Amino acid sequence: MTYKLYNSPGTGSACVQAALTEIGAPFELVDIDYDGGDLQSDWFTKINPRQQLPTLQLPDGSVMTESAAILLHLADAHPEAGLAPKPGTSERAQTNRWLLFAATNLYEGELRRGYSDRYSTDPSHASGIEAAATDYTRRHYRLIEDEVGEGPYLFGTDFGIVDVYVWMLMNWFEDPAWMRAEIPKLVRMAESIMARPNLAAVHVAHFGEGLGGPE
Ligand SMILES: N[C@@H](CCC(=O)N[C@@H](CS)C(=O)NCC(=O)O)C(=O)O
Repeated sequence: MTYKLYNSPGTGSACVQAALTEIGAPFELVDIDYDGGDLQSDWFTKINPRQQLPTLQLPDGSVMTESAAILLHLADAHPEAGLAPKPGTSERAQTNRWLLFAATNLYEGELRRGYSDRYSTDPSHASGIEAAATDYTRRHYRLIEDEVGEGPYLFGTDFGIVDVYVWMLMNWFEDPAWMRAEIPKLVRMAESIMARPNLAAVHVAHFGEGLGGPE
């Protein structure tokens, strides 16, 4: 068996497809109709009771969910691809740190922005939740920007799982003007990913042309 990635364009599946593509591991894409009820269907709920993407079936048939955990697993299962430093090293500690930082702050910030109606029982709160989440997300992007050096990737010249994760999240933020002004090093990283021979097509399949929506 090969990997089976349940996929819908522009969702959290993007970072997993990017990692699998860079690894060069064979994988099958299973199209999910995101707004058409596939996530809530009986067949998909049996695979992922949380009814979310990304969902990845491993070659042994077991199922992985949670984007950050999936990326860490793929990096460890395919060390020859060099997508993360060796477990137990200080370099790996920084990979774990920033991947989890992005998962718990940026990804969650995007969910509050995109699904603000889910964060209060009072519909009149939705716009305030979205606005606060945008500020929160910006603050956490700035904190990563302050940490990174000359790049082109977040940890210098070594490309890896934190890069593909932050690239995906930046495409959701949909404010290229703010990103270019406030987080230029992250923009350079994302554009370096978009230019990678293996990933250019993955970028277009998920996000179309350009970074994070129309300029
Ligand atoms: N903590 C999860 C979040 C996954 C998530 O929220 N995925 C979105 C797509 S990007 C989803 O499937 N949402 C459907 C829903 O929550 O109804 C992860 O990191 O994988």
